Amino acid sequence: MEIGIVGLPGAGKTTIFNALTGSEAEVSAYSGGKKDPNIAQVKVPDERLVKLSKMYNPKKTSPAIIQYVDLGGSLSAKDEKDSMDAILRLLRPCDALVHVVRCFDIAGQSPDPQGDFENFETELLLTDQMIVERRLEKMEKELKKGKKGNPKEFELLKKAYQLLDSGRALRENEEIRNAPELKGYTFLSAKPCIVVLNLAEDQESGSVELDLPLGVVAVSIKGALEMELSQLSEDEAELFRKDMGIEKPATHVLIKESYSLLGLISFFTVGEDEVKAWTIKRGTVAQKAAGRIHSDIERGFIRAEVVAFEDLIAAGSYQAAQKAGKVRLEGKDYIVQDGDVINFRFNV
Ligand SMILES: Nc1nc2c(ncn2[C@@H]2O[C@H](COP(=O)(O)OP(=O)(O)OP(=O)(O)O)[C@@H](O)[C@H]2O)c(=O)[nH]1
Ligand SMILES: [Mg+2]
Repeated sequence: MEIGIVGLPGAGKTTIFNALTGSEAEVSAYSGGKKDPNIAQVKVPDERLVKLSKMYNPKKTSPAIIQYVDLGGSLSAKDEKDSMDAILRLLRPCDALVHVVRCFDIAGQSPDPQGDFENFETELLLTDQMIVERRLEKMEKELKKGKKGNPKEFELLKKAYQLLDSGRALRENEEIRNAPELKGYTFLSAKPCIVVLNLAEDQESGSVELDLPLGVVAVSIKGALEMELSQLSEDEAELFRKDMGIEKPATHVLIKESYSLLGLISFFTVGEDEVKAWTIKRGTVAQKAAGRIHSDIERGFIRAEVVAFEDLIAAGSYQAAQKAGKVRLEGKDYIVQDGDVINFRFNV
């Protein structure tokens, strides 16, 4: 799973990237950014994993992972004639976008978060619209020549065009968002999006509110501050946070939001060797979930022994949960729930 960090030049993309990932990528002084993307993997914070780890005391505890990509200033390279291709190439593999919006003063320039958000959002829409337009023209020509093409795709593209033309993102329309016929286009405005309101240290969290399109959520982060904290040891950072009355890192909220934005949930496997969080899409059935661990377990799937995280913790131990009748046997079509602790029975 990969999340692209995007936004206007100097919005604080690299700062947020560093804060999220604990990296030390070069932060530019409003220069339009460097070209190479920064990439890092992040552990998804999960208190449930901590509790399970206390219960089992395993040799290893493995959290879920997501990857963040800081796309640098490439998106601002409007003058470059190949800028659109560059944008697409970099954003194409991303499953979702984190859109950083500047809320702090820089070099005496006061911020315009609403305007900045809309500017960048418009760039996404125009990029998509151009692709749709080109494709529709081509399909129409072929239609005239008597080639039928894919009528469903044609109809969906027309719908997409109308939506974009009215200034709305493709992510707003469920049918378009999920249509297999449109998957190959990797439309930018169809990707789920979180807005990061990048605040200065002295701005109250919640002091900036934007009027956002349907389905776009905002998270406030004091980017520069969180970046500094992310580069301290955990103990030091904790002390600082206590001093400042911050309960937990704002970055944790963002990481969790991005996880759920992608429609992802975690199930757990437990044991003395390892306690591990596994990432699946919401709605995944047990046999498929088993395949995340190993294809053999999917193929030889017999049953899943399932206990909900809360039930396991309430019972105090696996045995106690079993005695209390909280451990269920589920078949291959059982839809795995967030927080399920699963022991797969299989036969190879
Ligand atoms: N006061 C304040 N300054 C910040 C904050 N975040 C970033 N800056 C400053 O803004 C400038 C740009 O930050 P970057 O993180 O490099 O922004 P960017 O979006 O990656 O910029 P480009 O890659 O050039 O597009 C730097 O001088 C940062 O120190 C913040 O939360 N508060
Ligand atoms: Mg940058």
